[in-house]
Amino acid sequence: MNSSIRAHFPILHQNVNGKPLVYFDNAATSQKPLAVINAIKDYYEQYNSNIHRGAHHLAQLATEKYEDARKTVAQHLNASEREINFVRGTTEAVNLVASTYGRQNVKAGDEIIVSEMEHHSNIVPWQMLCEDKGATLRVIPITDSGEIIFEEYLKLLSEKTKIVSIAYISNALGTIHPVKEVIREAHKVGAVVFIDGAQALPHKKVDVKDLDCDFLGFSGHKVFAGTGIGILYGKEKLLEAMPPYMGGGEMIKSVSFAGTTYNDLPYKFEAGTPHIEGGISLGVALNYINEIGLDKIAAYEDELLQYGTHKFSEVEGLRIVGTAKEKASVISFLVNDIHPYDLGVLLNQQGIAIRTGHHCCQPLMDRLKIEGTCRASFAFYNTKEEIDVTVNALKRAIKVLS
Ligand code: 7TS
Repeated sequence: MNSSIRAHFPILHQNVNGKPLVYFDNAATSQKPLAVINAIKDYYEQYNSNIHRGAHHLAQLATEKYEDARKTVAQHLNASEREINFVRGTTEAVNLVASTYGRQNVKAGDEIIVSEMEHHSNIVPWQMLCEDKGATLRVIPITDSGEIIFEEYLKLLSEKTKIVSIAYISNALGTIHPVKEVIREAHKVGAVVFIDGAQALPHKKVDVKDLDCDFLGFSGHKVFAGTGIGILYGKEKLLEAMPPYMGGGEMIKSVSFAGTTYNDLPYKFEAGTPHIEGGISLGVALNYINEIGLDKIAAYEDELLQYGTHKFSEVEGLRIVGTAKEKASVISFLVNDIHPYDLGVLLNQQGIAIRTGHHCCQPLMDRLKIEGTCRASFAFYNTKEEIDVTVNALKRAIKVLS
């Protein structure tokens, strides 16, 4: 894959604490290729302008680029442009659906299902909705290895179930959930399904028609685009029936004190001046990974994961947390009774960026009876050499901390 790819990412070529940077925090946010950095720079240098309302040249250019990005996202997900709503990220996508579809369709006595290993952003908005409506949040239990127990999921499903919301890939453990089957079973009881695609989009091809998910959210910054931009996909029929999320400019057809009519999809959910250069950067980022090829990326990352799992397992006292059969790009681990943060600090001193803590998955940590983990998460610009460097650094750190 590699040295030519790494040349596309300027940030990777620096020393941290006197050592070459090893960036293994890709699940938190990914680094940006020059194509994305230049697209953002070009926007401000050449055609910065507010979109959709301008007769002038710059406004037309910015609008064109922004809408081109929407087209790219739609093609990437196999959706129509009307189904692609720009939002700030996965968190906003979940909140949007909970506040609109949820408020409209969930009533007292209904149930919403999530898994035990969701990110807080895929728990708290549903909890808030349940509290508001007198509905109940039900939780799919998981095994010690970090897989959902499918039979238990089936038992939770009933005519009371209105929404099922689950990550495609877990950020804390890397488990790839069988979302297609989850969706199929939810539909049998008439529930809609929200897929949290935050960790899936950077690693694999996601086809919303093939999955048949009702909603899917993801964050641009995890898929090599800028921060503060993301996508909510929704089936057109559902989006049409939903009330708006925020009121303001752009989401209206006409406004008077007698009443307001709302804009067509997708603008109905895009009140206010959007993150224009963010949206443009997302289109560029998706084109960039498609040029490399997602199949190639997935295969290479799997190689890194297998290699890393093998090498990390050889470190004395190290225990990998999350050993599901289907995994992507994440190795969570603990070493003896060393606090993850202490290991993180010592690795940082050697130029290595990992993340430590609960990874916004406190219920998962409670289930596993741990406070947190160390997490190394890979992208396609990482290398086996970086894994070797990390394993050696780990051994040194463990010696100091033992
Ligand atoms: N869902 C999953 C599966 C995630 O991994 C994250 C962010 C989110 C939702 C929220 O995304 P946001 O862009 O709206 O913040 N995950 C992480 C992480 O693992 N470390 O930092 C952020």
